[in-house]
Amino acid sequence: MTSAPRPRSSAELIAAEEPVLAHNYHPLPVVVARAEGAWVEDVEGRRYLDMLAGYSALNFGHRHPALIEAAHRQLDRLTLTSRAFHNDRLARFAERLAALTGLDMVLPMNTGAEAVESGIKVARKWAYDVKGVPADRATIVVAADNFHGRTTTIVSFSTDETARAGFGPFTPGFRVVPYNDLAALEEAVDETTAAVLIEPIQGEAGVLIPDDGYLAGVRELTRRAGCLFVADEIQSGLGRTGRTLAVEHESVVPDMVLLGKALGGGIVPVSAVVARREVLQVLHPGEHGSTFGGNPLAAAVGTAVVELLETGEFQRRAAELGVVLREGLEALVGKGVTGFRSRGLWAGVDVDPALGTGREVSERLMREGILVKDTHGSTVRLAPPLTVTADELLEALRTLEKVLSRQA
Ligand code: IF1
Repeated sequence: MTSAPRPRSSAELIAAEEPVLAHNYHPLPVVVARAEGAWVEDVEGRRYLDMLAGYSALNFGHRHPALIEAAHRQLDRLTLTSRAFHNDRLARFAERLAALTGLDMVLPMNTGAEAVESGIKVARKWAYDVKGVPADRATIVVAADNFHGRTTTIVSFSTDETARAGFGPFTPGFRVVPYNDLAALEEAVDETTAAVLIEPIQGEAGVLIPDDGYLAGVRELTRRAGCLFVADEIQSGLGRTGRTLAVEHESVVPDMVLLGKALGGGIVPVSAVVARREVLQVLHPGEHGSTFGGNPLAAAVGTAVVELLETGEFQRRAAELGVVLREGLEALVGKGVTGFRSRGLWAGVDVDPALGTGREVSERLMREGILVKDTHGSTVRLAPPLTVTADELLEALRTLEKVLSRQA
């Protein structure tokens, strides 16, 4: 009777990945084995406070009971039909998601990049069928330092060489303007413009928050120019900034909103294009699709996520605890923090390069039980689950101060 193999240690598991897993990431040397709420536990049982939350895919914490229950219930009924048939979960998901965003129609997809790609296709088709732009002439205006995903078309309009190099040839039809610059945007929009596609806050660029009035300016400019305002809320949306959508900070309603990440509750990939009827009704049977888009398991979990957001509890927590985060970071300016940007429970923290790179600071925080992810250079991104407590947040801030008080 052969005994069960001894479980491999973190170090053994990390080594085992090397020959067999593509090296498209450079993860921190931690191997997570279980998690609950804002805490994860590695193979050896060490606990860490998760201040990344899956890049905002875990807004409701790890394994939120209501979401896990919804998933278990659906797993015992039906998981996939394809859209060749209807399923009994999709109408409710679409109704509740449209109502939550204040828009009319939903195109259910799976990953964020798929929502972005679908949004690009729909905006172009709207330009041809409704606006009357000549075939194959539609342009879409995007912002420099954008991050909208990793597909070939999306990296075609990236300004990050690391994301583009070696993946050409690229998709034409995109114009890049500086972020937070309405004059440059006005200059780039013309009669061929289908849409302006921007993140209401630029996440990967380091949580860059535009000037007050920028989003309202984009809304007015696109309305006047007769093109679509497409807001990529895949990272900024679903409670992260203290509102359901980040555009609400300026009372702006885009023509199309792209959602993903937390829409799947940290359980299954769920994304969606949500838009005005005039926009999404340009799609007719056979013109777009996805094997898993709108599957009953995704719809059941997505509906449970929308129901959590309908309470307003998570938006309130992000707004209230966002004050704790902001005040905590303000106290660290001059103590290793050279600057920061924050809105709700989302912050980009610039660390004094003399103290180390973002990666080095992330590794020191990991050794102290806090998980974060560096972004460019010496900026560290903080995005805890919206279920984090004030005490947990204060513990993370105290640890950041401790780590920064020691020389590199
Ligand atoms: C990675 C960060 C990166 C996004 C916005 C679309 C997508 C994303 C605003 C695509 C995805 C993820 C991708 C992941 C790390 C993370 C990320 F900004 F969140 F930190 F890369 F920039 N729009 N962001 O932020 O969604 O297809 O991934 O579901 O690629 O390493 P996806």
